[in-house]
Amino acid sequence: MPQKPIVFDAPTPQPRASDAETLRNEILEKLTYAVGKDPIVARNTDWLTATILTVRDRIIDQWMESTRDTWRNSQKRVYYLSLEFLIGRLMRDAVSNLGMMETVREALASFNVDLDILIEREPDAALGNGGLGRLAACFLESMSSVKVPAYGYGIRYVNGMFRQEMSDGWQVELPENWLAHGNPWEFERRESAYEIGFGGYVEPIQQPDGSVRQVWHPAEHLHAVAYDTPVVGWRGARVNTLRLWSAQPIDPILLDRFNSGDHLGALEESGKASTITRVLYPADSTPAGQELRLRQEFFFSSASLQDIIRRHLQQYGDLGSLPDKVAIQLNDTHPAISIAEMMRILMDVQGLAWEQAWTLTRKTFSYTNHTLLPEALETWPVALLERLLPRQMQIAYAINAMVLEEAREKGIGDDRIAAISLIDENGGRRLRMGQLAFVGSHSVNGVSALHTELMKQTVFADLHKLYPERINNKTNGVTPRRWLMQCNPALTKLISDRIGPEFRDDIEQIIKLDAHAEDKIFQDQFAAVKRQNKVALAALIKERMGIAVSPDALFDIQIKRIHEYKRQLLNIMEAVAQYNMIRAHPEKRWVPRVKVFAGKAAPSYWNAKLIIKLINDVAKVVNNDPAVRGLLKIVFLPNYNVSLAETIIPAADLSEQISTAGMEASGTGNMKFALNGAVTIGTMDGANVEMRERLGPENIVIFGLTADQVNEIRIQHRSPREMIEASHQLREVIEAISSGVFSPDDRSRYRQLMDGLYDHDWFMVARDFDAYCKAQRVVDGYWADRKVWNAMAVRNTARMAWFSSDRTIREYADDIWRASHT
Ligand code: B1N
Repeated sequence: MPQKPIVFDAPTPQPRASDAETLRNEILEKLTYAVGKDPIVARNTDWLTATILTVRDRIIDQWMESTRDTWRNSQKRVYYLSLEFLIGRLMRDAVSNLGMMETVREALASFNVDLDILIEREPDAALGNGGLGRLAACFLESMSSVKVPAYGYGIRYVNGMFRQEMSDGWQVELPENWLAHGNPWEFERRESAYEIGFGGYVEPIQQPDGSVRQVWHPAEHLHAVAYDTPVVGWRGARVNTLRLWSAQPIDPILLDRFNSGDHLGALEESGKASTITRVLYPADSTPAGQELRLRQEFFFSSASLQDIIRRHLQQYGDLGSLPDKVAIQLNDTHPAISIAEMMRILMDVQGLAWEQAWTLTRKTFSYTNHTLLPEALETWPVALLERLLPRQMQIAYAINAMVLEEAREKGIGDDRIAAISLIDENGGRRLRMGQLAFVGSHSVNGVSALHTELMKQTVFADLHKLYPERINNKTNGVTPRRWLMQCNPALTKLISDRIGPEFRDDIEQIIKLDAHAEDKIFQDQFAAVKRQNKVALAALIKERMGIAVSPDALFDIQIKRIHEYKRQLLNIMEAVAQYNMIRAHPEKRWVPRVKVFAGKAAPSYWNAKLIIKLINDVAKVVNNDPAVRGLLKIVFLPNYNVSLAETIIPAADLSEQISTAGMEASGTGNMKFALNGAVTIGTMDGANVEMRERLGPENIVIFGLTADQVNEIRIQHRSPREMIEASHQLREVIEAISSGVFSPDDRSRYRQLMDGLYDHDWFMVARDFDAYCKAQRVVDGYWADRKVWNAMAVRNTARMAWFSSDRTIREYADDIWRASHT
């Protein structure tokens, strides 16, 4: 029986009108009565808050409707568990998806307030590192747009991604307080607070029927408090909920300690609790193996599961229907401890037997893998788990025993058993979170065709043999609302004028542009829009960096986390080669280029930080050398984030997607650039492979070793020395950087970095160098014939529809979640 019957005919307020006049009155009301400011003295941040509150009321109407719908129709709910949601700004997204852009603009204009300026005032919610977190944000928007009833669950970090500043070309990290002016989008739900435990011991208790129930007695307790943010779909199709958890002490102040004079000690517990949700770990693709990270993972997993089960029981009253009504997607292994926690809740709290609990768990969970980098695969020391989560560790052992027995029954030999085991016995016993997520899920997916294939061949080869049906592919996508319609209004209008507005609702319609790719007039209009976006980026570069760049140059852009496998080093080395050539042959007709870099390095990742410094060092020399005559400019834009991406991507001519083949699981920046009419130079890696298929090989520039070749070379331990010595161009570049041409203040700064290319060249920078340079000259050739270039650019935009996250989400809904959608 439902615990509390839900009454659907409860009253609701009159839905709000959205004409400019009504909006004007309401903004003024919010400013006065909610913000408490007289319009005479109101600042832009006050106007922003008032506007958000006004827009929010319209969202709430839809939000309640969506939620009631799900209850009324007993729809299945999808829960997306992710330690990261990189949402960026919400205002433009919400206003645009509600179709209120022009009316809100008009309403604000009547107060002499500029909507575009307000939009720029909103802080960027950076609760994620990079691709994985941004994917979660695109998925949330798409789930609302295609009407999947869904919740995102994560952590409300007080400090999200750090702010990056430059000091003499080096990265410096500063805390970013996105909540400084409050957050008008969120609702604190004090009533949705759950107790989360850590430590303590497990007590077996004999039940009247003779069975034994395990009871966990944690030593520490704290509260998880929910903060809800509405997520608006396109045209308000649905409004789903992003529920972020904040850790709070159960006793904010220990009064007896305070009264006895220990004032600091009285607050100790309070400080300890809130530490858990204080900061985002700023590491992309490399796990931080610290206890606090494990606490974060368990904290938000446990809170989310308690909430999911409470909601399910409230509506359905029994747990047998859980897999029919609930789908839980694990975004990488960060929430993988959920598998053990779900088993604990089902058995120890709800009283189910092991078999039933296991069946329900496996049918409910599915897991997405986002990386194969061996150093990125999460494992936790068994000793740490036994201390922090003793019951969950017991359960993990029991799951392991069951899986290993099944493997033996299926005739898997002892030599392969170690590979399947959840426990890594090599040097200190550790729990492998990937194996735990795999065995506890009915679906395990990769994020591009190549990545999924490699999952089967490498990390999960043995589990794949044991469960051959489980691994499947779901190629990533990006939302065309934010990454075309909002960030590139000029291009959106041009497309609409040419093929009609239908592509806004059905992105597949954008293929109609293909027929216009050779049309000279359309090409010129397309190029004019691109130029306009480049002028805007040039202005930003001038303002922030004081560097003048020409909007008529080829804008060659690499923006993403700084990582050796992404090979910003290869890019900057090619720039040095180009610099040498321009100086050696001033008489030749060089294509003017602006090379833009942006991205953050993990604070403890020395080589990545050194590569940032190298880019800045090379930029200083090249940009100031009169012999270059402005033909090559190099810019490193600090503090890359979602908002900066929204300005840079529409202005790109060339998109750099040059990771070592086999190492970038998918990439999603690659998709955003192509959608905005940039040509890609890239390797056969991640989703580039599928982009090549769908764009046609003539509309993308592919170079370099394949994943198989990279693998071969690594196995054979072949030295790159011979190769380097055979390439005059490469040798010159390495020698210049190594000898301090770009670092006269510290000539040996890059010696080790360059020596690494001779020693092992793990990332194949030296080995791919010549192929990359050649590919760049192919790019020059296309650019020189502007008709050829423009046709490619148009075809890129026309053929990218498949990479919409709407398509990805529909595939998840059909194949994995069995959830309804449009
Ligand atoms: O996930 C993206 C992919 O497009 C990228 O290719 C992939 O590199 C990225 C530990 C990660 N994989 N793993 C992470 C992030 C944070 C962390 O603490 C690992 N990020 C990716 C979306 O599929």
